Amino acid sequence: MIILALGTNIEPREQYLKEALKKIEANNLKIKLQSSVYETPAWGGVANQDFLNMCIEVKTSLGAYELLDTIQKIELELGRVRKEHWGNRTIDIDIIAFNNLIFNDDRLVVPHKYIHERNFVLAPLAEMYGNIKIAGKNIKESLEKITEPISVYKEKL
Ligand code: A4P
Ligand code: MG
Repeated sequence: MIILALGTNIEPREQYLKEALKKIEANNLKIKLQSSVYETPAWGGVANQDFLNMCIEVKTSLGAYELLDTIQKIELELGRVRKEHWGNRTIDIDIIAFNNLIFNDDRLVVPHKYIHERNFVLAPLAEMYGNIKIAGKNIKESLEKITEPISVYKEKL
């Protein structure tokens, strides 16, 4: 199971998500499952505008690093400027999980480091899969512990 998380907090946010999904499909990635779009306040104290977030499951023959190259290319095409870590962004695409494999090097950390701290990743995952375990922990249990607000912005993009 290969899961990607998308996030954007620069307008037109919905448009950036739609464009990203189109480009994902145009790059040998088949979208198998798609969550609702959620809205949350910026997490991490750097970005200052509310985010739209969603998760998708993709099917691909690409390896994990080729997938990373592809999503970074898409981020660049959508005008992503890497200025500050955790800052505002037109689109951020992260690899949440890659077929239960573990990566831990300078380019790639999978499962993603902050899954269990982020309701904007946990809520879409719970919607898509129910209570699965990722990185050894149940996602719904982690989600219940998070107090930051989250709302469904749109059920179907
Ligand atoms: N990298 C390592 N592991 C991965 C992975 N699993 N998926 C490396 C994708 N990339 C991964 O990422 C920096 C480097 O991480 C990449 O070059 C890649 O080799 P980046 O996207 O260029 O930089 P960043 O945005 O500073 O880091 P990152 O990790 O994407 O940021 P985060 O942690 O995702 O935080 N608040 C809300 N509500 N919603 C959000 O979506 N997002 C962030 C960004 C902050 N606050 C947010 C949200
Ligand atoms: Mg990223």
